[in-house]
Amino acid sequence: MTRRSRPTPNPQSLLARQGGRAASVAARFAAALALALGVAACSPAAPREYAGHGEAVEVDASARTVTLEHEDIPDLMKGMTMTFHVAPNVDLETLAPGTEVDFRLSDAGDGLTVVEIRPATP
Ligand SMILES: [Cu+2]
Repeated sequence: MTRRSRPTPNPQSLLARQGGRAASVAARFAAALALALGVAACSPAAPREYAGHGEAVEVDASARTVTLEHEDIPDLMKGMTMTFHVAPNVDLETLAPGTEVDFRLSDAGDGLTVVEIRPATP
């Protein structure tokens, strides 16, 4: 009766197998991370911003509003005259009616807000 020796596992190939498993876990983790980041980028909580140009027709520093006769705002609206809310950190005291301005609007889902407005640069 002969005793067959069991093939001993080659330590090299065992290591390689474990390394492969680790790599596959890392790949899966990377895929999950990319998915999470993609979801965050598409989140409705992320405010959209738009750049505009026009004239400050009326400035109400106490009401925190500015009425702008603005040109077309790409991806948002055609040119028109309308009143916007202005973010608290924007200085309206130095903005005189009749000034030609460049401005930025933010839409965080609760309406448009002017987050930056400055005399237009030629
Ligand atoms: Cu408008």
